[in-house]
Amino acid sequence: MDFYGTTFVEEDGCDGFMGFIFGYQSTSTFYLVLWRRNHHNFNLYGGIKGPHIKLIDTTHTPGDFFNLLYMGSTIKDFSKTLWHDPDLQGFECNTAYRWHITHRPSTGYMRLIIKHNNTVMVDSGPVYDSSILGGRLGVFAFDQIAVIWSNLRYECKTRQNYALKMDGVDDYAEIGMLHQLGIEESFTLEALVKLPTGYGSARYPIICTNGSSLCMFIEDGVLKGQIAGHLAEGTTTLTSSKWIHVGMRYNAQERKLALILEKTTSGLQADIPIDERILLNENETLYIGYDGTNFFKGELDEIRVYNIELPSTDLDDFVKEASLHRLTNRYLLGAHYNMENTSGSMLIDGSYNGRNASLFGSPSIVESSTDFKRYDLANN
Ligand SMILES: [Ca+2]
Ligand SMILES: [Ca+2]
Repeated sequence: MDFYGTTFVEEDGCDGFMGFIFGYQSTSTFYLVLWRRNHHNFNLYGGIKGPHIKLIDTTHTPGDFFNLLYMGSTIKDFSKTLWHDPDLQGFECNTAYRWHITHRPSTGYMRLIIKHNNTVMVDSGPVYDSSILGGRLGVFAFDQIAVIWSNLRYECKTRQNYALKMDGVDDYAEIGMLHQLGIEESFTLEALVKLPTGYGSARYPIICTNGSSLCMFIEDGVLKGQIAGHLAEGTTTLTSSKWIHVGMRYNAQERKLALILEKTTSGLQADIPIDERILLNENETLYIGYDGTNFFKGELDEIRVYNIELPSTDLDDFVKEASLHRLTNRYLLGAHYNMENTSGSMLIDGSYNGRNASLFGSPSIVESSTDFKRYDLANN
């Protein structure tokens, strides 16, 4: 949805907070956009000026966390600051501001733009959070009298989540050489896959190089992972026509190769002799849906390539994130493709690496329901 509103504080004293609420589920679960003009401490936590977007998500009742709404920082178990204007701009009394809040729950995307005299004063850029999948809209004020909200308007928008659909004939994407992704020894690969109805025993490459260095694929109906001649094989037959979370990680120090199925690695490990040092060919090219011979058929989404072995705790945390843009661990990402961001025949990389992938064979970009899958993985 898009939510528009104009604010005006008709008062010469304006040291309080004003703003908007969206995604309102209850008094304990909602998104809050609030703005104050001066720094002010209510108690030990700072109330910092400048607009910010925060998630209020707590099991406590409002009486317990009333003051926490106005603190600029993240408060554990109560609130999470998703974005704070780095310019710390304040607003002026007796002045009109036009607000525009964008929220796309299917991808977790949100953005705040505030204009003054038709000039953009504040622009958060893309901010991602998928904790709340929509809700009611409202206005907000604290410690501020005479706030006038006017010209309030909302527009419902279509879903925005997309996936890459490959034909199994000649479709694939080229990411780049292993060294360009920062992969030297340890690594983690992750993807959401949807196999076509009646898929066979053939090899379905998900993320592979064109040589023997590494490959995560499906064959004989199970997930398999290969690194330099060593193979880890899953035992669970994968269901078609539904999203499945798959991954593969390698810890070079411990020589452990593990497959990941629905966040779990148990029973899917392959131990490699400790005296055998695996050397990846850093000049091999990494592909999505191709291994140099076979092509993937079906849908792929949320492809993530990390240049470390991701610990299980991080895996659990990251799997529920709509984006890794605001996580410090984003630097560990070699590449991230959510399939929403494409340009011509390129998949735009969401990591700092900027490694856009080239598409070949004309794969389709289709509507995706992976946000439901993400919710399922996060909550079940
Ligand atoms: Ca997507
Ligand atoms: Ca094709």
